[in-house]
Amino acid sequence: MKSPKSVLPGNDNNIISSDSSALKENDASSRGTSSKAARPTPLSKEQIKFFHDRGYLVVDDLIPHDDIQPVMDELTSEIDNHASKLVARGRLSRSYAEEGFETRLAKISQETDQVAIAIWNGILHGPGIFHLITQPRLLDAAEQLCGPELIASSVYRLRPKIPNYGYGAVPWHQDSGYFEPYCDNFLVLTAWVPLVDATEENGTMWVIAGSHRKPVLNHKMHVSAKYLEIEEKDLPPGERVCCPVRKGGVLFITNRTVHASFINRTRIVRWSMDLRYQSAKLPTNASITRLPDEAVPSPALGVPAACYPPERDFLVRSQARRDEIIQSYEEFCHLRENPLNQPVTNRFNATWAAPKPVEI
Ligand SMILES: O=C(O)CCC(=O)C(=O)O
Ligand SMILES: [Fe+2]
Repeated sequence: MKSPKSVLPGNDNNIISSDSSALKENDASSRGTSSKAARPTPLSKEQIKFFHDRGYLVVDDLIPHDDIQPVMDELTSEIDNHASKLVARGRLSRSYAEEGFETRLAKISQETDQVAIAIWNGILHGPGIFHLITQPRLLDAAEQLCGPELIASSVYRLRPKIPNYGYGAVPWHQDSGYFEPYCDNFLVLTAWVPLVDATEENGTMWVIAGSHRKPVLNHKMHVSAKYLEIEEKDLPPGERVCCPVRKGGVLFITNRTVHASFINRTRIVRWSMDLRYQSAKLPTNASITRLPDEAVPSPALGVPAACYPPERDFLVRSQARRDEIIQSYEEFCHLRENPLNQPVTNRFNATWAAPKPVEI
């Protein structure tokens, strides 16, 4: 396989920086090409510099709670559906409908883990989720970090980390461990969005500061056979930083930032979503017209169709091909329900556990 630079032209503003010199290129707002003209850009130059220097950034109050509530409502109706079926089958004593969003799934999970697992393994894709992925201030910030031609990756995950339950703890890893090696040097941005206040006690995210400057490290299969893990002996030096994030805030990390989250020791569920964005210059399976300086999938040259092939990417911001932006929930839903028939990336030849069966 050729080296990434020789087959993917024009991607220098998406390289994961090892120093702050990439700041100028990465700050789309400074080029005046972004579509957020009427709003002030959410990230200051200092915040962008911090992100590139340290490989992570917590931004408070980025997303209005009103834009989070529809996702919570969609999750609540999902819990309702599952709980009532389990009650009807005698597997759950009651539906705990009187409990609030933070506690209901915790109460249910004292009797059965089936509802939490169904949500973890599920592919929820309601309108509230689409509107959160395309929330304007979140996209403004993603544009500042990834550039103006912005792809949202369909690789998003909903994580109800229920109290005192090992399944929800995520071992140290880099997201690139799950992606095509071809994308290692380019920025695939994770926006980690808690739906409740995420604290050290309830299992918020931890990062190793500066670890994004390392290459992709060796990952092994975790004992759960559900996650890839960098073993303690292979972890890079660097400050291990706990990142509490209040509801409405976002933690941004790069695909090479080493991160983990530990067990939830509270009584509430640590609900979160992780969303991903990248420049359209990178490999993508989004159905878009390719511009001259963008990667065109070419198996012969070793350029894969996407950084994480099977789920479908879609264009969310663009100057060059505005009419190809996915604007409506219906279009998003269609993409979500028609995944591509491509193999899942498996660069560490891991053998995954079969999904835990759920009886709902
Ligand atoms: O939410 C968590 O606990 C882990 C999330 C994670 O690994 C990610 O967003 O990449
Ligand atoms: Fe991750």
